[in-house]
Amino acid sequence: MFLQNPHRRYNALSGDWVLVSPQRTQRPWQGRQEPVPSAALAGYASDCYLCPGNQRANGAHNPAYSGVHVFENDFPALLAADSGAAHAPAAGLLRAQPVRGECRVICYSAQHNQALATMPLAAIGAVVDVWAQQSAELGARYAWVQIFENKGELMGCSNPHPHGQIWCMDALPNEAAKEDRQQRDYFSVHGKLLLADYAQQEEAQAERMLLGNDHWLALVPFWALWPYELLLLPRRPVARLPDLSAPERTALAALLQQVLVRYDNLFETAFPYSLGWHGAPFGADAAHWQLHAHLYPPLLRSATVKKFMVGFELLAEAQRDLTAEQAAAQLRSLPAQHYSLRSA
Ligand code: H2U
Ligand code: ZN
Repeated sequence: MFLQNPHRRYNALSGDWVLVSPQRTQRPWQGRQEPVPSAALAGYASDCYLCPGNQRANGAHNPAYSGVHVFENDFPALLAADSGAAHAPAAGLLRAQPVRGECRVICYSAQHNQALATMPLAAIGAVVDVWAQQSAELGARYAWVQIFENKGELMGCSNPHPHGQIWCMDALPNEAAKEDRQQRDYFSVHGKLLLADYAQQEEAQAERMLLGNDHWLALVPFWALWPYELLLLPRRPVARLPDLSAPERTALAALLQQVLVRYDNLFETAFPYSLGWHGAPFGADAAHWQLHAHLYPPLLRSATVKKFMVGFELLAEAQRDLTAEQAAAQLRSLPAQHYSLRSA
């Protein structure tokens, strides 16, 4: 790309800046390094609190489910009942506000040893359908429905059983508020969707593109913070997950599989990440908002070397050495077949 020297990139979606230092990565890509053999897991684990029939930490038992299973989080960060903080000061330096919400856990599969990357397409499609259905149901009660997955021990996820979460709340969280403001401002000036115009430019430039199909694009955003960060975008204007058509859901399942297989293949490991959906806030106008998913993976150089957001990043602004263009090129070069299926 044109920028070989230190520069800052603007995140048009959040309004934040990121420092990019390409001069620190002059050495060529060396390919995968030190793959970590992961212990083979069984399809059922008697000590797993997510496996069918097992007891959870609060004593409740999971049903003998098959397919996708959703339950109320036993240790929710938000409560549906009024928190009683109504008397908190709404202005001044010691400001607080009451918040209501709910938290749920989504088991993607009854199989303890599956993952989105390795699940059959139809099973990934079933997860997409549940994401859409849950966001419609909870969106009737809450302004923000955050669907996400924390994957891998590096992301603080202790249980390998394939699962994600939903936290919803009646206020807009920080990231949602930033994206709402940026997309709203762009729409009011240009009369067009920020992320639709952005996708068009990315497709034209091609250097940060990873994959595309009839309905979706996967790319390393120009403003990526994490080394192998990705953004998933629908090709047509779609405000929220429940608005996705059946063909768009099927195509999303396919894209997710292709993207996550490449992630696993990068370091030949069960690639850790946080994945999450940002759809338009509920109960408000949505003309300015384009649905999208963020994938934030922490790994930098190998299955064990992660990027730390510390020091300058914590105190000043996020910084990366590897450019978004280099990351996209590396991801594009990976095989489409999952490494675990490759015959020796
Ligand atoms: P992770 O995705 O970070 O592993 O979190 C799993 C969630 O499952 C976590 O929010 C919940 C935890 O509160 N959980 C239950 O609801 N019941 C249990 O028996 C254990 C964990
Ligand atoms: Zn399990």
